[in-house]
Amino acid sequence: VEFPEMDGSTVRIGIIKARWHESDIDSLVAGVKESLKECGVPEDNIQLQEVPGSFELPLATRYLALSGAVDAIIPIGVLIKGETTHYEVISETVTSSLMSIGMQTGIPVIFGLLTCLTDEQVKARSTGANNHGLQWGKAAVEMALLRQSAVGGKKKFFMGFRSEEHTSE
Ligand code: DLZ
Repeated sequence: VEFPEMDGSTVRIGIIKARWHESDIDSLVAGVKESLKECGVPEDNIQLQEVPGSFELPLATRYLALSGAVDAIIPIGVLIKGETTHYEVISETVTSSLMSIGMQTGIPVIFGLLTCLTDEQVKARSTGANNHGLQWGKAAVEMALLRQSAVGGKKKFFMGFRSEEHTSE
């Protein structure tokens, strides 16, 4: 997916990572940080927290969203199908919870969950040019800027929710 040129210098981003499948997670986090840097998000504006596993991501995301400390959140987890139904149960519930936290709080929540059937599928999506973290970082900046233009804050990125005359500081 293509992203516009974005000025992320005023944007504050929260990353919450699960500890399961640590090397894959670390690679995804590195991808996120690379794209945030590309958008000009200052390092001091990025906070990183961790939780035990993907199941804990929604509550931690909600706490961070309610704190007012960030403009967008990227919860990062890797779920790999095993021998039980754990994967199916967790994937759906975590996904719908993350979506509803964004809707309820108005803080953009990016879908940083890889739900894969095999380790190979995870590697293909967490490394190299197809590292999904690269897209998640940009999606977070784009949504944070969209929120600024929709509900206030420094508005350098007009996306049509308010009139042009209201977009100056
Ligand atoms: C228990 C569990 C299992 C089996 N698999 C994963 C996984 O693939 N990815 C992940 O992020 N977490 C996994 N977990 C841990 C749960 O998400 C959760 O942390 C624990 O059940 C404690 O609530």
